[in-house]
Amino acid sequence: MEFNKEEFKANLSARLRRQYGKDISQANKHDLFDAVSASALELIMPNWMATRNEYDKKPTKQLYYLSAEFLMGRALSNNLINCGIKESVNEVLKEMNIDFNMIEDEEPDAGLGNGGLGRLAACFLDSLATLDYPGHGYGIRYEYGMFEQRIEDGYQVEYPDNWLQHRDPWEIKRSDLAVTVKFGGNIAYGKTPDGQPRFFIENAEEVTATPYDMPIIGYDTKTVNTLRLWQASSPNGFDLQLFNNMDYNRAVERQNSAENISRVLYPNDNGPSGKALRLKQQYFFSSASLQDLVRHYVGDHGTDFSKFAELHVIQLNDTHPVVAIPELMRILIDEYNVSWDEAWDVVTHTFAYTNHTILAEALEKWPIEIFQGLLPRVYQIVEEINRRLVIELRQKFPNDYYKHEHMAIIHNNMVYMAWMAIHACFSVNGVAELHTELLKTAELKDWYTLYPEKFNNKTNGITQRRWLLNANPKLAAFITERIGHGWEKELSKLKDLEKYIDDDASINELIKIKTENKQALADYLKHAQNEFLDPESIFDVQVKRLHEYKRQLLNILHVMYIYNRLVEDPDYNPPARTFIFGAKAASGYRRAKSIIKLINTVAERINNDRRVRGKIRVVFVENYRVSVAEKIFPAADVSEQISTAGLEASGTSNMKFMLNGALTLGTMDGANIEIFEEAGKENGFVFGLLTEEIKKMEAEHSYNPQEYLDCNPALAKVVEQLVDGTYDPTHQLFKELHDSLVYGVEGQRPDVYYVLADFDSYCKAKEKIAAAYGDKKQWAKMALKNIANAGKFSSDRTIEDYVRDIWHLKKVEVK
Ligand code: 26Q
Repeated sequence: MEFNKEEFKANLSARLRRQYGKDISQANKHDLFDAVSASALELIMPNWMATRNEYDKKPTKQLYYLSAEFLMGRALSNNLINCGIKESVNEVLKEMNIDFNMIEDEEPDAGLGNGGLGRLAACFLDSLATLDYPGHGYGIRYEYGMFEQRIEDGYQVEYPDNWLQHRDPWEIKRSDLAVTVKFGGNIAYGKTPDGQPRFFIENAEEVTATPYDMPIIGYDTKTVNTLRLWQASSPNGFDLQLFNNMDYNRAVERQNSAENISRVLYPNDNGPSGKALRLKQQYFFSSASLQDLVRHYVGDHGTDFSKFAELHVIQLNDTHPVVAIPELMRILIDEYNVSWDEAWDVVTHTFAYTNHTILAEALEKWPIEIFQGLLPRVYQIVEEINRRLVIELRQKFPNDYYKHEHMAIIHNNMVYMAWMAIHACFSVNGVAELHTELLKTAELKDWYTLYPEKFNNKTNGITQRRWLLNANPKLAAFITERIGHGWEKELSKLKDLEKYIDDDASINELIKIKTENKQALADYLKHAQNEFLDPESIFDVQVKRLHEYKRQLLNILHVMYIYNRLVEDPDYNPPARTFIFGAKAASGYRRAKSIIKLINTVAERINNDRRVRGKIRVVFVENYRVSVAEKIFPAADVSEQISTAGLEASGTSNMKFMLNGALTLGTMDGANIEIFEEAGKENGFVFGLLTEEIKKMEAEHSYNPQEYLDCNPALAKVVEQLVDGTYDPTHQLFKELHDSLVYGVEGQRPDVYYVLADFDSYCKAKEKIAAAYGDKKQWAKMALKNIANAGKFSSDRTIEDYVRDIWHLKKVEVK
């Protein structure tokens, strides 16, 4: 990209003057962040417009990624890097005596997602633009993203994430493209002006959806795609009559009700809310996005929809946007007079579905009452889709009445969103090899029997631009010095690093970089939460959402065990270790919250015990989010990927750790399996029961956690310490955790996630780690092996897989 220093400076000054009435010497950090971002956007703008023109000029197939979440994080540094002007901007700022890092920290994270699924969407957008594919995101412009987490007295407390309190310099409001989305009302049957029979909705609540566009800037290319996020508002504003009568609350009721739709991201991952507002959110952005697409299509092609599926592919990110399926039917049938069969043909050639979880409780289903009340006409269409599905089921599985009932989209008074997706989509994919296998053979077995051709795997990936080039500039430079540029767009080139495995200078340099990154994280945590970290210690890290299946509990029980050992056995002298945790718990997930309290309680005790000072430390990183993740991965030695085998669909932090030279301590689960395969099991630490072993115990009801307590006194001791007063004088705080492991509570089996069964194997793997870390050079070689073999885990590879098997896009070069 062309960059002219003087022009940029002038632009910056002009913005400060116009927006804030200040000159540079008066501007504060925030003003500068805003003005630098706006000036950069101005430079990007011509490419953004050129990209749109290119796509409009000769109609090519475009991908639309519908997702309730886009966990974008910060934009400034990433955008400057992607358009190749970061260094120049840095120089300009230096000349003006402004520190880039200071203004970078002024940008709030765009935290419009919970975790893996939302961040995956963000990585995909980066890869699509970088690879010159016409692919865009559609989602919701939440006023409040993922809550801010503070730890108070060891407990998680949630605060609203008011990320838009200052304006967002990266978005452009497109009021000209607003559409209307209707809720509720009643179905009426009538005729169009030209006499055609037609369904109408009367007395509906009308909500205006206004799009805000964000540029998605490809790396080292002119392509700039679009993330379009919808904001909800009332078309009627507030009620002036009521206001004049001094009925102020009712005067704004309608307005609030509409605005609530895009108010806040639901902070549950892997567990639906069942709340009507959530379905409203889903329909709101799905309908708005489809209206946007159809309007554009009709503008170009008129109302002959036979080319629609050739020009559009819509990827549904989990079941959250699946209501788009009947909504497209409704739009085509009710608004454009298309016949059912033609509409169904369009729909079944346009939509593809990605499944991100096998937890049964996460499969979305809506009570008919809620669905029908909110979307009466869409529900009618779902009924018709279901009626036809059941006919098909009767033909394909004669006499299998169980299937006829349980595979129906509507049964048990519920609408099953995943069933609708699998039935209507031409592709159904899982997100790692094991996950897809489990879908085919277990969770979705019946559907795989019905539609084997639809099922395929797309192992997740991450963008190396954000997670290496941007987050770890020192390692990026190390790599480029050795193998040159190219890996930024072709990550498999990292393989060339293997040449340096036996190069002493390189290994020493790698150790030095890791230590510096550990120091940087230590500095950050000192400043952010007054924690002291020793960069010479092993940084053993588990950062991800808090969920029982991810087994943070296993990790902290091991810490408690090591603490006991250090206190009891003066001859036990392992290398110093820092156990780092970062995790948000869904607000209503009580047991997850007790695990956070437990981690903080154990941390407090251990960190204040002189007997173990310098040997172990426990740190809970508050408010874990993308911008903090960018500091953590480069500093990690050990990557904790310890989910119960068969339950983590893929995981993506495992890939970020690997790329940054951490060694994986993991179960044979999700993408860990593929990581061990690429890096070699000898360059990581595998432990724990296998999926088959767990499935077998589950089938035979043969798991008895008591046996593990009986034969492992050290384990029995830490489990007892949850309730014996060691950590909590009231004996109550961790009683539920204790009982859930030992007895089972609320009708659950004891230790549903096999924590006790895997404990011993986990401890042994940790011993191996402690021993291996003694040989720093050998450790660094293993790290380099991991980095060199991380190529497969680029989201560029994932996107090429989607393009080849599902999307069939062509690259469009922007001139
Ligand atoms: C659904 C309904 C109502 C409210 C919330 C939800 C909801 C929200 C988010 C349900 C699930 C999620 C997020 C799921 C998720 O992040 N899954 C993860 O996806 C990653 C990307 O594929 C995988 O790597 C992880 O293994 C998987 O857990």
